[in-house]
Amino acid sequence: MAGVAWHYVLKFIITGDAAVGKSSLLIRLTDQRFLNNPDPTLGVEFGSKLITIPEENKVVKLQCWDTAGTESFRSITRSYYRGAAGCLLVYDVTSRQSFLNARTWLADVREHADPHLTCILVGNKIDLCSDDGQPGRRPREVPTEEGERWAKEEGLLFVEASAKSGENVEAAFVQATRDILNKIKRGMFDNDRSPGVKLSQPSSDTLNLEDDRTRTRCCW
Ligand SMILES: Nc1nc2c(ncn2[C@@H]2O[C@H](COP(=O)(O)OP(=O)(O)O)[C@@H](O)[C@H]2O)c(=O)[nH]1
Ligand SMILES: [Mg+2]
Repeated sequence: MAGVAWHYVLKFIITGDAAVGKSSLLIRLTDQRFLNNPDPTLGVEFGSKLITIPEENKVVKLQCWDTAGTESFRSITRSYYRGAAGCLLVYDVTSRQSFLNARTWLADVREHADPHLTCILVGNKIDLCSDDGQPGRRPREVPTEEGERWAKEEGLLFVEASAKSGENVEAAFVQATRDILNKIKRGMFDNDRSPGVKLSQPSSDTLNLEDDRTRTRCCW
């Protein structure tokens, strides 16, 4: 892979109710850290990271848009659904309401995004309901099987994760990326029709995974 900085740039959106951990998942992916009290997202935030898919011998640059989960920002964030190749639809496993509301978020995505978009349902905050006797535990309100079942019914990928511990965070993006690469192989995305998928610009840059992490706040 020498001489290629990345083979694909994929646009991802992260959506779901406020406070389910969307921004925390992005910070975990790009910065490998966790904030107990992050600033609430206003509008949209952006983060990018290079990941490798070894079996495909491909380097993929993920460009992730972190949308605000509040109703008042919906009209702003809708335009960001357009052109996305992947979507993380996030709920909190300790909040049944956030799981029920995922239906509305999915309807929004389906209305505004590319029909070929790969969507992965992410049940976040699994650290809160582990059995380790630590303080601050909360009961799980959405069993794994229920999340899995609904994801299957809707044709979504599924994973449970924790932005706090980092469990399955990169794996969620990798799983979705694999699916998108398969779709690219089958010709479902192309450069012209799908602004969320860009093909490689061969370059002489040395491949450097560490230097390509950025987070940007977009202000309105
Ligand atoms: N225990 C735990 N708390 C989390 C996790 N992810 C996010 N949080 C907390 O949940 C709150 C909302 O997170 P945030 O990322 O701002 O949610 P957003 O509104 O969906 O972007 C914050 O207090 C986070 O620290 C997680 O995986 N585990
Ligand atoms: Mg946020």
